[in-house]
Amino acid sequence: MSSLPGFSLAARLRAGTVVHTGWCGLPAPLVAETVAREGFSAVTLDSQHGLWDLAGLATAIAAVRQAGASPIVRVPLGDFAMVSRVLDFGAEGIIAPMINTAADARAFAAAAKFPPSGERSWGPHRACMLAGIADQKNYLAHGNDNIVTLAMVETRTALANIDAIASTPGIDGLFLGPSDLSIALSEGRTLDPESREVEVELDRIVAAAQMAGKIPGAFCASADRALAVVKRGMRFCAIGSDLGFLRAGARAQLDRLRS
Ligand code: 3PY
Ligand code: MG
Repeated sequence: MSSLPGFSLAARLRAGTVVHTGWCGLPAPLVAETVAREGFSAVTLDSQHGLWDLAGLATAIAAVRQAGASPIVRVPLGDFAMVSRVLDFGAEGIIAPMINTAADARAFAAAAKFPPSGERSWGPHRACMLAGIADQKNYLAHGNDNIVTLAMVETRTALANIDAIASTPGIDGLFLGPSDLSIALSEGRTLDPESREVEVELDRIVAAAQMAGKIPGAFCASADRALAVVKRGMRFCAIGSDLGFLRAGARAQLDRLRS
């Protein structure tokens, strides 16, 4: 795999390096940049449940890059048009929620990868500008290998189709959404991202990704959880979120004042 100037996420993951990404839903590029400047080597901008608009995403992608980190975007549910838009803005990775079938996986890959593995439309002008790629033919030649597609596994249907999803060409990894999966596995009775049922499926997701030669990843509520799941084979851990970091910081100061 040849690397592309300004793109490091895919190479790091393929080398087996564990990547921790910050997770930002607050629609403020400065917040995402701050998370990167504190040392996260990747920052995910969540436009499924976060408050981002398109202009904010474009600015935040540039801000995260400027801080030396890899920008990743979680797109809204089923919004494959957004996949190629944010790649054009300079994202290095895409997380797509609720990829339940091989057909979902193929639609996701098609939007993210140029032929032959997909049918992404050409237009990465901002991405090339930000990465300092003077000859855009380089982006065409090496873009597919340097863009990371992570299919979220968060339903029973996705679990039933896990091997077909993992082996879909153009899908680079599986990403566990433990909150939704816990709701699905309990038939809507509980929200428990570390439930016994989720823990069993976590190991199956790691095994399916490994078997297909893909990257296993998971959303983690804390660094402790990330440390624990890496021991079980996860290689890409989201740690979040910006709102959680802000609330924890404020609460800690107030607790101190009240003690
Ligand atoms: C989930 O846990 O369902 C997620 O989507 C993580 O953000
Ligand atoms: Mg989810």
